[in-house]
Amino acid sequence: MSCIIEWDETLSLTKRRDPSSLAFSFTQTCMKIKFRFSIGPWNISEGRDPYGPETRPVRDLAWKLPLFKKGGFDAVMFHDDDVVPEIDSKSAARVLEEAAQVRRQLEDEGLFAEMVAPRLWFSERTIDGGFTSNRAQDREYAIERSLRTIDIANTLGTKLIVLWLAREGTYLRESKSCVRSMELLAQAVNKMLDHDPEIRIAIEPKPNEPVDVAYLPTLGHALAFAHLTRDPARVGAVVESAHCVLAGLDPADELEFALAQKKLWSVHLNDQNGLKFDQDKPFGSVSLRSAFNQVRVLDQHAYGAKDGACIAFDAHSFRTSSINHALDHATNSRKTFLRLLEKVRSFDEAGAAALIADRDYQALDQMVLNHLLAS
Ligand code: GLO
Ligand code: MG
Repeated sequence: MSCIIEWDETLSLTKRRDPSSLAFSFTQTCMKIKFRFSIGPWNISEGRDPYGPETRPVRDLAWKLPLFKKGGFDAVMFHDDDVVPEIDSKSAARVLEEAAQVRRQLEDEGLFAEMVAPRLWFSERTIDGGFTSNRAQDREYAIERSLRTIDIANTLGTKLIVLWLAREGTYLRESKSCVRSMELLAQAVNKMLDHDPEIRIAIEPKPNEPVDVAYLPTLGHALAFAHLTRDPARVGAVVESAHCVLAGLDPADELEFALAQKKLWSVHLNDQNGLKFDQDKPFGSVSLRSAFNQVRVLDQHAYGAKDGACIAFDAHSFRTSSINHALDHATNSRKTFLRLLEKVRSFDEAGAAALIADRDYQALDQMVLNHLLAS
């Protein structure tokens, strides 16, 4: 994928002539990453929750795609059955025909597919999990469906497969063995890696919900698990802000940890108010400072510059929103990201470095707050 960097006008002529010689420490001041934004059809949701029905009508892809484009999005994330509804009832050939049709729809709108994820948590065959189900026939179904997901991804023109392992875990500790589950998970991922030697699998960790205790609850677990597979270099991660908060972790640190391992292949930016149900609030809605730090690490480490990785917002409308405002959470998240990017790029890094050298973290704290409060 092409390198998505815009050179800053402040860059000196000599350095501009030879960008390959730039040391990494210089990237922050000399180049601007042009971020690409992505969103999933499920992010225009209907407002159903465990206590009440839908509050907005269902809309199809043909309605959503132009809206995404108009809202400033470049790419679309998909579940396999967002591409091919009722996928389990269709032949392999029909699945690929419908996927090809969606690719044409994307191209007509000037969008591309960022990733495809097998939805392994809806079927009656994944009630107890897919890859780690205690029933052999469920496990076979989950693997088969994941291989079809790779075929769909190829038809859509993406090599990124996301695994949110929703039901791979336990409702009660005694029902499964963790060692056995790791073996089963690794076998499944190996089959996926073998199916297409070019795909990369990004695991999206989440500590709980829908299960009580998930098998890959954090980024650390996901990246350690990668080493149990045949090709650890092709198993990376998607970091979601809300999932980090649910695990009691700092989203910016999790992003940076994945960046340090060169395993940050997508991000699901959103927000979460403490340890509650998964809220998927708009980015920055709860903690603007945390959002600032998330944007800062992504910008500092030139996220996406080499591999084209996208900034995805995995947020949802408030249940109270009408269909006319069904995308506002996403366009607002994007606007907040871009405003925070300005804040990141205008932050007095030299001043901060001087305070750090002086160990005056009190002043550093206030400096960040003043910067965020300044208009
Ligand atoms: C739920 C997850 C979910 C995934 C999506 C992609 O908590 O965040 O939205 O990101 O299904 O696999
Ligand atoms: Mg997510």
